[in-house]
Amino acid sequence: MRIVVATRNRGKLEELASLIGSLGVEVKSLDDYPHIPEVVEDGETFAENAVKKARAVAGATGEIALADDSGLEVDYLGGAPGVYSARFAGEGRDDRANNEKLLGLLRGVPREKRGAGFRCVVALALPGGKVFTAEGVCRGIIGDQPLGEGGFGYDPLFIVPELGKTFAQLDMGTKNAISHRGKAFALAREIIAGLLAEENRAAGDGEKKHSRMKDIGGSF
Ligand code: ITT
Repeated sequence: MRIVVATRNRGKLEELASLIGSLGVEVKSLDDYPHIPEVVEDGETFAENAVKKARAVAGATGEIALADDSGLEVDYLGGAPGVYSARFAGEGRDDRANNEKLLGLLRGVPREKRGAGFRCVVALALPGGKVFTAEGVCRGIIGDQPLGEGGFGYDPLFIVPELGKTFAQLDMGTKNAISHRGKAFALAREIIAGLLAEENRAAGDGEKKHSRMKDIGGSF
């Protein structure tokens, strides 16, 4: 089985490959399909964007496509930046500028009001038109200075209270075990495993295996 991961974000691609690589499926990325145009993420929810990306890539490649949309929801900012996380400080999608903007907006805000959550929705689109989604959330606190060199995006500011460390101070395995993306992908792995089992069977009655992911149906 081949799965095309619908992202051009390097940091994310590495995390995704490590999350699904162990299933023994061939993982391709959009770099392997340079002709596919950028999908405009203009949805109002993470789910809308993830489904749109996965459908577009499955339609263009004829392969199973997996996309996620994710972002940071800061309590003090009423859930912002949310779906605008990548472009918070402008279209340049500049992680450092995004972090500086967030720090500026939270300057002087006490720790107990700095709660935030990363949210991730994964969509898996089959070439036949079926789409499944799964969601994961990870709660934390926004620090008052960037700490750590790992990860990407807002990781240096996102403190996991139980560990007393930011996401950027964790190795990838530790981050994946607790992150929004890790949780959503634990569910996505189930459906991929179900599809693999189906592929190995002659008769296709594997639908029951997918009950923990939401089948939102539809077609291209
Ligand atoms: P693709 O759409 O190509 O996958 P992207 O960077 O645009 O890449 P998203 O639309 O999902 O990805 O935007 C998510 C943004 O939210 C991302 O650029 C980061 O700023 C932030 N983000 C999401 N997950 C994160 C994580 O695990 N650690 C840090 N920041 C994260």
